[in-house]
Amino acid sequence: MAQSLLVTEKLNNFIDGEWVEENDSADVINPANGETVVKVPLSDSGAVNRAVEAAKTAQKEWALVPAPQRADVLFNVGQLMKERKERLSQLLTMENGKVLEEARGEVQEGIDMAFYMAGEGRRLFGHTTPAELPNKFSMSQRCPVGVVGIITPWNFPIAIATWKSFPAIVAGNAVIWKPATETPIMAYELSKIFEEAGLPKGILNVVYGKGSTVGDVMVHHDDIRVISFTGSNDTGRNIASECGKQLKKVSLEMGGKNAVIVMDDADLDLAVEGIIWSAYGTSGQRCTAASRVIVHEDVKKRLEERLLAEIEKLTIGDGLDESNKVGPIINKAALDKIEKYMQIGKEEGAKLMAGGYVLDEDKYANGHYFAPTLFTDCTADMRISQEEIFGPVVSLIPVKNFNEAIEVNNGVSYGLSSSIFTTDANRVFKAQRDLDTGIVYVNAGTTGAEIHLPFGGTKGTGNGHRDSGVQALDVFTEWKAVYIDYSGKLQRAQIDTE
Ligand code: UN1
Repeated sequence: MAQSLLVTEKLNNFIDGEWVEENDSADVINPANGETVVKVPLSDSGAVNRAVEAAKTAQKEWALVPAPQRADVLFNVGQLMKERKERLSQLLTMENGKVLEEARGEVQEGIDMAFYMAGEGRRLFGHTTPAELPNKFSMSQRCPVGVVGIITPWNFPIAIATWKSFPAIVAGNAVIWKPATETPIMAYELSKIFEEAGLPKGILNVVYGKGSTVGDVMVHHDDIRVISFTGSNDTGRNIASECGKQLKKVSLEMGGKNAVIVMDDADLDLAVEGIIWSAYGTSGQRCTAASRVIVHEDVKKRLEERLLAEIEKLTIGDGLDESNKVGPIINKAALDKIEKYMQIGKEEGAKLMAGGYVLDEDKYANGHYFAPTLFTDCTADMRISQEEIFGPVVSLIPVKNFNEAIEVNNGVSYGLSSSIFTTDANRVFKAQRDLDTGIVYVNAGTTGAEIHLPFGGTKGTGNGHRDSGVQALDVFTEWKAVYIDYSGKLQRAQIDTE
């Protein structure tokens, strides 16, 4: 059914408003059933260079277009995405595997971002500030940086792209976008939408290909002034060091080891719902997914029993079948990585309570599926409690009290999202203050960030920048301080103020 939604068998790069063919390509595989969905171009450095040249020229004009008019394009984009929401969602499920309900949620996140950032076209606030000297006016304003590069992952192929490209475009930049090769269809669809929405040519350029070529050229290109990256820790760190050498601004979001804390006073039914949704939804393939449960020892047994009962109810399979709640794992390499952690967990002495294996019944034959897994009696320092597995795997860690729970939560190298279930108001306020993550939830799971708030984290999750929210504009703009002296004489700051 969804196959017929595709308009082409092979995607093309989108450079300077043209659909440009590349010779090399790779198959895009539906992780639910192993079928080839489409071919994705594997570009070389030439494509990036052409895109940057086009972007440089186009950006100069675009920066002069009043921001409310730039925003009109985003309003059109939001409207078109809204009209095509079902089509986009089905295509997203085909390339990424996430179940349709979640695909719809992700597309909605992109629609929300379009309208939110379009609104920024009428704000893009700077500041007026009193000057030190009489008859002098001072202000700071946001300016576009020029050509920016965005590198997006396969797990949220449309939402994350909107978090980055929409603020960049409304602020007056031109974008070079390298989508993940596993999930190129959302980039293709979004570029078509931008084209129809009236974006001038050269402002959004999509170059498909491997990170080792396309990404590498982007990172080293003198005319790309910003790199905004979401993806793996190793790649992000390499990008950061390469950008550092060139004094290029870089914004990184590189995952988490997110925990749900369940206190002895928690509403356990609610906690179970929150854990199941944020740990096993999207098969645990969210940066924000819960992969640790830190539980007060007095409620540990009851929580385990309820979790087990709910895990058994989870239906697993192709996301286009709406009776399934958990979809496939993106590819074999990701599946192998998850499987490797089963052995590690057992060797470390964790007790496997549920799952722990690859699903290999006939109906799963050509896809990649992993059983929702629960390890219990884990300690905070085990590798399964410390390392990002990026699959439907939870490590349950018992603790004795609230302070220990906070300490265990913070005792990992990541700091993206955390959550606490408690009915004690004092604990709520202490937790939101002390949990060392960029996102904190109270009485909800670790996933489900809204686009008008900053998205990102502390420590190994990133480098201090944020996606989405008004804060994303900081990545794609430079601050300019402007002083206008209308005194008619030379006034020297710091000297004539005495
Ligand atoms: C991600 O996994 O990188 O907060 C993005 C959430 C979603 C976005 C996740 N709104 O779970």
